[in-house]
Amino acid sequence: MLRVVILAVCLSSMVYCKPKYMDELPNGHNIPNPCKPGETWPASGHNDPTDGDSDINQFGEDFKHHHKEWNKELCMLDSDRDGKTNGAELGDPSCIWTHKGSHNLPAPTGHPGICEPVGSPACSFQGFSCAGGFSGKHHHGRDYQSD
Ligand SMILES: [Ca+2]
Repeated sequence: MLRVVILAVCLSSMVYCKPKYMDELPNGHNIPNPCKPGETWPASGHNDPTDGDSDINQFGEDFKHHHKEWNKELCMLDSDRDGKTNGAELGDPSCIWTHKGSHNLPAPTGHPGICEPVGSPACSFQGFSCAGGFSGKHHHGRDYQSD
């Protein structure tokens, strides 16, 4: 049912979603939008919540670096440097999830590519605000973290 809804959203807004990557991540269809409680951020590796062609965030870079596969190493990384591992944020704190297995995962606790809480002093390095998205020119990889 959720997939049908997401597909409908993708089609109606004419954005290119990448549902296959959503299937490659624990809770990939339920990654919370840190700016809109109750809403999801389907394009979790990108700076735009629903645009799989928008600039890639650090989680997207790390995902790419790990051959677009969820593994222990990617799970243990803290891509957005907010002190929580990617696995902890996606509801796979023990890094046991595989896209082939069926696991009863806890709900995700955060977005793996956006330092949370957004706007806190500890996250000021990322140059992200809910009102303006990622500020600055183009944010590829770790560039945005050194601004
Ligand atoms: Ca994190």
